[in-house]
Amino acid sequence: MALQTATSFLPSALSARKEGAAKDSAFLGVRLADGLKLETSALGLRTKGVNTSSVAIRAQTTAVSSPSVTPASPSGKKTLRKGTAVITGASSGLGLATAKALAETGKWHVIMGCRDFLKASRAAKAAGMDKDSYTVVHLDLASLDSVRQFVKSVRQLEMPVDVVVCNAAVYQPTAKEPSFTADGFEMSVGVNHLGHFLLARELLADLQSSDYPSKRLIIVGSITGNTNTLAGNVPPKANLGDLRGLAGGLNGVGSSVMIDGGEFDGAKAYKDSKVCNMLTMQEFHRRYHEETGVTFASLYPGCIATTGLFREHIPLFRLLFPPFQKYITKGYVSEEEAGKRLAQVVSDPSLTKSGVYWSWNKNSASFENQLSEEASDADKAKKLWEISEKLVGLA
Ligand code: NDP
Ligand code: PMR
Repeated sequence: MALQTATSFLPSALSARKEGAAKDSAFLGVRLADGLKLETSALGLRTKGVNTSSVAIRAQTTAVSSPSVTPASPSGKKTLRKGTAVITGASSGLGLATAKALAETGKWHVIMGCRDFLKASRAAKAAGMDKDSYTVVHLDLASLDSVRQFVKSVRQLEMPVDVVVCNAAVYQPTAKEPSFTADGFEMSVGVNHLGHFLLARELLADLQSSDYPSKRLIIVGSITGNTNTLAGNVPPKANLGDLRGLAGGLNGVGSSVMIDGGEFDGAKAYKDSKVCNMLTMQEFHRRYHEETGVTFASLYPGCIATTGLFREHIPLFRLLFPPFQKYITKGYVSEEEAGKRLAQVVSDPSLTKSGVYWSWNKNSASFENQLSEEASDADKAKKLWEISEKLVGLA
């Protein structure tokens, strides 16, 4: 099944050049702060094991009486209708692996929000996904018009929206100059945060009207945005400062292209965007969890060192990064395993708690992780929300 909107033929983003500090990337060419110990994502943090072996969806349906539960079959068992999950950036890496994991259960239909329709269709096919288990809908997060069009297209499908996963991202560690979205925002924050912010705000109404027993909005975060970890202390460190660059529109004309008002740094912009993702999830939770019953969650799925995220990094980095993560930090996780983890956050009945940042320990058991001071700063989250809604035209 496939749907392609006319917007896919429009230029996805404007690219502009601006004088900025050049950043040369050598492999792992970073200085570490003194006294930091090597740790994996699982170490030094609160661990609460969650049994994920049984996907007891039927257990939920007995407690919830709604049209999403079909009447009892002759055997007396009630069954849950297929859920529908929207996943952005499902054409590769984590998004694709999650789409595949969900589709394989036979319990989910995946709406793949992707900027390259053909690539997404081919990827789904190559992954062996049943053609009835997914729908590709065009989405370019580097254009707010495209995000609005995507929301319209999803509504035209007349499928319920039960779960939304904000997964797509760009990482530009070697960019010497910033590039910009169609609306003039620095690309990493524009795509990873602002595009998703608008999408999530728009689709909240659809989630709210879904009759599915557990409705979820998930935003993919990362360890590298959390400065309470070793990975988060590898320079350049995430830091949103007082958000002056964001308030100025991140356009590099009247304001800085960086959220904190500093010089352009592609790696920092990515990490800043992940802090925005994690702050946004918590602000959604504070504003809407009680009112809507939607579960808001974020996660760090592990270091998926082989994905396309590192496509712009230098070849030596791409060669050495996977073994470094596998054998040195032991933070490595395969795309397949990471996809299973995110699929768990989508559908596992034991992961319904809202406002949580999920991580996994060495035994692949999920636990509620702690965010850094900045990524859990409620005042910053509120300020980020208010500035972001102005930038995307919601306020
Ligand atoms: P990939 O590059 O494989 O996937 C990113 C996806 O985002 C691709 O499908 C890409 O589309 C899509 N995308 C990029 N720009 C846009 C856009 N403008 N509009 C729509 N889609 C877009 O990387 P990963 O799978 O690694 O990343 C997925 C998520 O996981 C990200 O949020 C990342 O921050 C997070 N993450 C990754 C980690 C890792 O170690 N890899 C660790 C922690 C978090 P296309 O295929 O067309 O390029
Ligand atoms: Mg990191 C426990 C240690 C750990 C973990 C889990 C990660 C994850 N990294 C760790 C440690 C280190 N890294 C150390 C000690 C170094 C210095 C040698 C280091 C370096 C490094 C670089 C240069 N790491 C990186 C980069 C990147 O370009 C990646 C990045 O920051 O992208 C934003 C990255 C990552 N390390 C991770 C993870 C998950 C990434 C991928 C990016 C992401 O957050 O999505």
